[in-house]
Amino acid sequence: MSQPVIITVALVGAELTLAECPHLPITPEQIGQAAAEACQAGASIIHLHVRMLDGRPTQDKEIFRQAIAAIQARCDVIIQVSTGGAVGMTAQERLQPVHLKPEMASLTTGSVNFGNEIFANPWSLIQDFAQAMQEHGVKPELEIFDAGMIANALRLRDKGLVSEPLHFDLVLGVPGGMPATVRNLVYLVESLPPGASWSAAGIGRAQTLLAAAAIAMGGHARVGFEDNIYYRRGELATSNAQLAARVSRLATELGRPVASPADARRILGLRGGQA
Ligand code: KMH
Ligand code: ZN
Repeated sequence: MSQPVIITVALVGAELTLAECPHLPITPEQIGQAAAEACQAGASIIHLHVRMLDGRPTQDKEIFRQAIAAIQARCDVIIQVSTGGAVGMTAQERLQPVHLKPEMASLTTGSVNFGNEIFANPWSLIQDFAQAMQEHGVKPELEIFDAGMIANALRLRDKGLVSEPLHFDLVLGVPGGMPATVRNLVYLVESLPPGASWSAAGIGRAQTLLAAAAIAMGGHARVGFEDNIYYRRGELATSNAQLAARVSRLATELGRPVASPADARRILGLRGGQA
């Protein structure tokens, strides 16, 4: 039997505005509702950013606590908090939600241009974040925007700051990072260490293409408003669940079952439970 596909849904992001995406969840309750719908549509991981009530991005621990509670009141799903936050936030700000001991957190292992801005992740910050995750029992998802970031992730492993099995998210299509092509995806996957699991996240219109390629290649897929707000060219998606449902259908058509949260925990080597 083929390995189940873990569908991650990145519900909120940090850069997107309500003006651009009218269905963007903002409040903890809206985030809880959007997560529940995404789970119904096949999500087993929620990649989580939160917002202030006026929509501005924040890494405030209390708002994360409320959003996580609102999600867990509605569904069993793996919560993966963002430590990327928004461009320009300090390291201390970004690290706050890790102190809530969620099952997972994102960990970008290098710096990358985001259009005209820089998503800055110096080596000292990367090590500090990995160490904090280790101390809090939080599994990192290693976010890879460019090939050199895999080498940094392996340096973390060699220093004992991340433990195997490693899990990577290959994010392609950020303006300034690696372009979203199947060739680049194949190159990155071939550069991963043996035994690692991985998902692909295509930015913008590449979202569906990379999800399909990842499913066909035996990987996992990430979708959601953080990465793409369109269902198809010129047509805004009406919910995160709509994007997740398409990936579920793709997986089924390609002969792979959609992972339950229990399947995802087994594949990722998580012990399971609540944040
Ligand atoms: N908002 C981006 C600057 C993550 O969540 O770890 C970084 C980001 C990555 O979203
Ligand atoms: Zn994110």
